[in-house]
Amino acid sequence: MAGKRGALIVLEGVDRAGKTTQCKKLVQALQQNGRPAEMMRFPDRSTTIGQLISSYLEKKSDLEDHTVHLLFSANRWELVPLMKKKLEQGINLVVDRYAFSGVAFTSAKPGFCLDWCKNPDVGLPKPDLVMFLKLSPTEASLRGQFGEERYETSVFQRAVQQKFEHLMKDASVNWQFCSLGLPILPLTAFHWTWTPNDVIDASASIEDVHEDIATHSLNTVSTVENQPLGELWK
Ligand code: Z5A
Repeated sequence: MAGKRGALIVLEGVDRAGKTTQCKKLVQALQQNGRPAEMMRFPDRSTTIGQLISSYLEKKSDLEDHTVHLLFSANRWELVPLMKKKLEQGINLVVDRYAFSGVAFTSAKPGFCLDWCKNPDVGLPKPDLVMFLKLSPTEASLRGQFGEERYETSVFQRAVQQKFEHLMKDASVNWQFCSLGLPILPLTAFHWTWTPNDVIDASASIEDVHEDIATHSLNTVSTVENQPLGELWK
C-alpha cells in the first residue's frame, strides 16, 4: 500500500434512527478535521440494478424474494471497484446501510436462513467500524408515520430488529452500539436488552449523537490507515 488508506465506516440501524442525517454530518466532520471523506448509501438507486431495487421498494414492481436479495448484494458488488479505489486514495467512506441490512431484511422473511442470506456478501470490503443506531419504536413513531415503501410496517421492522441483534453477536465485525443520548460502547461490553419499552433519553439531540459517532470514527480513521482492508465474513 503506497499511502495511507481511508476507513470504511458503516451506519446501520432501525428505520428513522437518523442514519442518513448522521452520515452527512460525519462526512462534514471528517472533512473539517482534514480527513477526505465521502458518503455512499445502499441501495444505490442510481445504477441499473439500483433502479430495479427502487421500483421494488416503491411497490411499482414485484420481485421474487431470493432474486431481490441477490440484486441488493449485486448492487454492493458493482460498487466495490469504486469503493476500493477511493479507500486506496485515502478517502474515508461513510456508508448508509450495507450487507447487514441485506441479511437482516431478507432473513426476516419466512423461509430464509441467516447463512444463505450472508453468502452473496462474503468477501465484500470489510467495514473498519459498524455503528448501530438504536431507537425505540415509540421514539421512531414521533419522527413520522411509516411511509409507503415495502418493509415499512412495525411487525416486519420488529423481525428485522431481531435479525440485527443476532448479527451483532458476531465478534469478527467491529460493531459499536450507539444508543441515542448514551456514549458509544463496544458491543462486547454491553448486555443487549432491546425491548419495545426501552427508555430513550428524549433530550438526545442530533448533535449529541453526532459527537459520539465523530469521536469514534476519528479514532478508527487513525487506527486503520496503515492496515490492509479486510474481507467481510471470511
Ligand atoms: N434494504 C434491504 O432490504 N436490503 C439491503 O441490502 C439494503 C436495504 C441495503 C432502503 O431504504 C430499504 O431497503 C430499507 C432497508 C432495505 N427498508 N426499510 N425500511 P432507504 O435507504 O431508502 O431508507 P431508510 O434507510 O429506510 O431510511 P430511514 O431508516 O427511514 O431513515 P434514517 O436514514 O435512519 O433517518 P433520517 O432520514 O436521517 O432521519 C429520519 C427523520 O428523523 C428525519 O426527519 C430527521 O430529521 C429526524 N431525526 C434524525 N435524527 C434525529 C434525532 N436525533 N432527534 C430527532 N429527530 C431526528
